[in-house]
Amino acid sequence: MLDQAALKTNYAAHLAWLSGEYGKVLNAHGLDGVVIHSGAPKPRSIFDDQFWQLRPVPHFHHWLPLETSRSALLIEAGKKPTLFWFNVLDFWEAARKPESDHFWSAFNVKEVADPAAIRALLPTGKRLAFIGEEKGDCCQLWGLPETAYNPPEFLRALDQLRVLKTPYEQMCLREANQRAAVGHRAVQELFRRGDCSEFELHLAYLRATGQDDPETPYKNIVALGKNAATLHHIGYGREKSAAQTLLLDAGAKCLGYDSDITRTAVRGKGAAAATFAQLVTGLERTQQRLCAEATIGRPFESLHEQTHDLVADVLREAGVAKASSADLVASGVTRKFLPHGLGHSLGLQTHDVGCRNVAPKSDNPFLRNTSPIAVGQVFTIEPGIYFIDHLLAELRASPAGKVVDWNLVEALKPFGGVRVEDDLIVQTSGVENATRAFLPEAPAIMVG
Ligand SMILES: [Mn+2]
Repeated sequence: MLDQAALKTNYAAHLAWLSGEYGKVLNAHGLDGVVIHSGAPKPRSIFDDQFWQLRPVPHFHHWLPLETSRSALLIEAGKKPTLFWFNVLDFWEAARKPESDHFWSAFNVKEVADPAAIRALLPTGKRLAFIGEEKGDCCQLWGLPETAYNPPEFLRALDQLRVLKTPYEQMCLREANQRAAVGHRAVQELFRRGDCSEFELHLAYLRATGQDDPETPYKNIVALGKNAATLHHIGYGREKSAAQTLLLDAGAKCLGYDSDITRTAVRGKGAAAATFAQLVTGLERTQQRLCAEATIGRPFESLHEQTHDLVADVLREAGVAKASSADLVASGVTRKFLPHGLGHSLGLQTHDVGCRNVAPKSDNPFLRNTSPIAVGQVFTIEPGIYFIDHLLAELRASPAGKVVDWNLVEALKPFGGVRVEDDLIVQTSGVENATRAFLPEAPAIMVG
């Protein structure tokens, strides 16, 4: 549970810091202020009148955890921020209530009955930028020039303010981990008890975490058996399955901040299950070692490269490939078993902004974090090993594939894959594992 007193104190410090930083960025870009749009629900289709649930603009959420449509913040250097709150009077729907009301007094709140009314409340003769998605609201409704709409350099500077998380944000991220841990435990328990469907496991996760499907930070990835080889498997099977693996990648939200956690469990009998269990144990050990070696100043990409060395060891020890670890990395074998990046920045977005300012090396095309590790960063560490048909077919057809035990690979394909993912908060004193604090259990291995 969130400590309300600490939340208030930390939020005040968060806003003081954010106001100061925004002031500097506005000055550096020759701006008097910025209007941040809260967002608007997106149409599901051009053929009907249904909308997706609102996902607020992250820059708006950076200031306050209000989920409101077509409202705006006005930020001017050195001034108390103003919230133009479109407090909708509508008999079709009501706005969602925020889970905490610690933020209201930090803003001059001006309620409007119509978003068009915001135009008359904006200061005139000032150089204003606009951040948000609704170009019509920016230029037509509120009369700002086209050049004010999401200026790229200004936007990039604001993204950098989201890289280092304040103690307030860290509190929210910790709480989001605590909430998700409850769901992971409930789903593990269901899988332990017997056969179930992916859909049942998905619903059990939502129930345990008290989240509706559109409220989760990202669509739950619930994969049984070979489906674990689909990195983002969200087409939940409705049939009860006797599959021997469960991969659950699911998070929770707290005041706009996300957690992102993956656990893999294995059950069953036989030689293949025992070998897969060995891969799960090896990957867990690898993941914990990478968490320990995520040290301040180290480039995240070097940790990603080390991941391949360690994954090569795990593949070799399980007998999947018979070559030295160095050869397995150099010949590209490990990249066919682990095609994604080691991790990504985490915050108001599950794949948060600002940590990929330089492109990764060509070997690591999907790596989303290329920054040096720094105090205040929050990122995931999520190595994996997968049996993905088309990638393995490519490997088998190439000279590098000669060292792979293809009979063993065929036997392991029904297990899909394994991923272990935690969320780390970098502190001055070292790296805090915000996930293990609430979900310390080793992977469930029920093989024998
Ligand atoms: Mn992730």
